Amino acid sequence: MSSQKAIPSKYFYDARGSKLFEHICKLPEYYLTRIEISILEDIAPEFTQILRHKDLVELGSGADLKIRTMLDSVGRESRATLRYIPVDISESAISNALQSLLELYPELEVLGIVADFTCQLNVIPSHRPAIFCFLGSTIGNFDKDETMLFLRNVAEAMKLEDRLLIGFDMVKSQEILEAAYNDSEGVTAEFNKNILNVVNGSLHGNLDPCAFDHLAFYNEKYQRIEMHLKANCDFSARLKALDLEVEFTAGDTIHTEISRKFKREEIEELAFHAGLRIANWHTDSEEWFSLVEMSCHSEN
Ligand code: SAH
Ligand code: AVI
Repeated sequence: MSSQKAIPSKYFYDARGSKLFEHICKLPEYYLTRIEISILEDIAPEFTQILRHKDLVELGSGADLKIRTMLDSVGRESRATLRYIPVDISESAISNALQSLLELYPELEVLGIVADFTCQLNVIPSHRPAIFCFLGSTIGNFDKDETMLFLRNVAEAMKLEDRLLIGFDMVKSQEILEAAYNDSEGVTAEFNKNILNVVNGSLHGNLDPCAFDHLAFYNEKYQRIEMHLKANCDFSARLKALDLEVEFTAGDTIHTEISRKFKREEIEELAFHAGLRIANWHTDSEEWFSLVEMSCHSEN
C-alpha cells in the first residue's frame, strides 16, 4: 500500500482558492490561459450561428473570463436565444460569474449549477441541443482512468447533435512547464497551501500552512506536473472530525495535484476509446495548447 499522503485537487477551490486561481491565470509564466483565450478568439466567430437556440454548458467554469470571449462574438440577438449553464463545485465561482454575466449581458439566460462534474452530470438539463465546454486543461487534473470515465460519462450525456470542446495543455519543454507552476510572485505556492485551510475548515484540522513548502516539478515518465506540499519540520497534526492524528517528518510530502500534458495521438486515442469523434482541432502556432471539438459517434 502506498504511504504517500494526498488531498484530491478539487479541494483547492473554496472562495480564496478560486480567487488565487484567477490570479494564476494572469501570471506571465502561466501561458495556458493566455493561449487558450487567443485560440477561443480565433474560433469564436465560427460559433456565432452554431450557438443559436442552444445550451452552452461549461464544466468547471470558474471565472467568466473565457466564456465571455465566446459570448462577445455571438452578438446580442443570438445571445438572447442561448442559455449559458456554468457547472462548478465552487459556489463562489458560480455566484460571481452569474453576477458579472447578468450585468454584462442582460438578454442572456444563465443557469448556474453547483455540482461535481465527476458524478453529477445528471443534474444538467438535457432537453435542448448543447455545446459542452471543458476548458483550461482541467482534464489534465484527472489520472488516466478518471479521464476515460469522465469522457465516457460526458459522451453518454451528449445527444447526437451535441458538441464537446475540450482544452488540452500539450507536452513541451520541462523549463516552460515548471516555470508555469513555480511563478516568481509565489501565487501558485499560496494556491497550493490554501488547500490546507480548506481541509482544516471541513475536517476541524490544525494543519499549519507555514510548516509546508510548495513543490512543483515535471515528471517526464508520466508526462505530468506534480504539485506537493513538503513538510519543512517534524510535527503531528490533528483532524478532529476524523479523530485522526497525522505524523509528518521533515521532507514528507502531501500530493495535491497532477496536471497531465498531452500529445496529439494520445488525445485521438482517448476520444476513440470514449466513443467520441474528433470534429475539429484548433491550436496555436507553437502547438502549446489545443482546443479539440468532439461529437458522439452515431452508434452511441
Ligand atoms: N475553466 C476555468 C477554470 C479552471 S480551474 C478556466 O479554464 O480558467 C478548475 C475549475 O474546476 C475550478 O473552478 C474548480 O472549482 C472546478 N472543479 C474542480 N473540480 C471539480 C469537480 N469535481 N466538479 C466541478 N467543478 C470542479
Ligand atoms: C485547473 N487546472 C487545469 C490548473 C492546472 O494547470 O493544472 C490548476 C493549477 N494548478 C496550479 N496552477 C494551476
